[in-house]
Amino acid sequence: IKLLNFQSSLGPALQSVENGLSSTKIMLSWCSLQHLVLLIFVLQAAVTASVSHDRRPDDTDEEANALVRTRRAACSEGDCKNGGICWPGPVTSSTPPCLCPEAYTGSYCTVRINFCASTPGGSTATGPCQNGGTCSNTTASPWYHCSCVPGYTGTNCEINIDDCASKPCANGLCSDLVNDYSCSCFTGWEGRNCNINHNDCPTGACLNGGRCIDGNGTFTCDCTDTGFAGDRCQSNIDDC
Ligand SMILES: [Ca+2]
Ligand SMILES: [Ca+2]
Repeated sequence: IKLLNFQSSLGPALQSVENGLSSTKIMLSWCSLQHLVLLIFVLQAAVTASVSHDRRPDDTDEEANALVRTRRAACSEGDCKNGGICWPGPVTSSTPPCLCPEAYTGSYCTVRINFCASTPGGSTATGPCQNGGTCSNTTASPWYHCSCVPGYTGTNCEINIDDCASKPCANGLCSDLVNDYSCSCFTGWEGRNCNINHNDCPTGACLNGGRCIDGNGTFTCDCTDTGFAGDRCQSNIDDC
């Protein structure tokens, strides 16, 4: 009886607990679903991050290895001509198979660069030679030679030779030209090199047989043995 009473008294309580549990289960289920969805998102993000983080270097390494394999297949000793070598540095998809010496280009260094075809940073038919110089390719650095027209020198004929260096103007100022010079003579001097004393003695400059002595832009009279004196021997000396 006691047991029955206990059961009967326990029944409502159990029912209450059971209802409570049911609602708790529902609550738990809803919460769990939310957490589960959240957990899935978090895991997915983590997995995605993990995958992208882990796979990218592998892919890059694989690509790099593939490039290196391709490169090794594309270049072996002897493939690069004219002193070129298989590319020694880091390899990218745009790296040529050979590292060529300065004068050669092309994948295997077979194309001779025509240094006379263009100027550095520009393109003209005269090559790097300036001032009318004639360009020809050579077999050693700098791989071209400029034959300069007279008056110019330098690797690229860029230097106008100083034609005044020898001081050709004896009595004048020198102006440098191309393979030439010009003298501007001081007063009283003439000639290409200003080495001719201009005759400053006009006809009849000295009177009475006096001798004209040419000066620098002027003249003097030598009246010796003439019996006359004065700047132009114009004064008769009183012999009495
Ligand atoms: Ca000159
Ligand atoms: Ca003179």
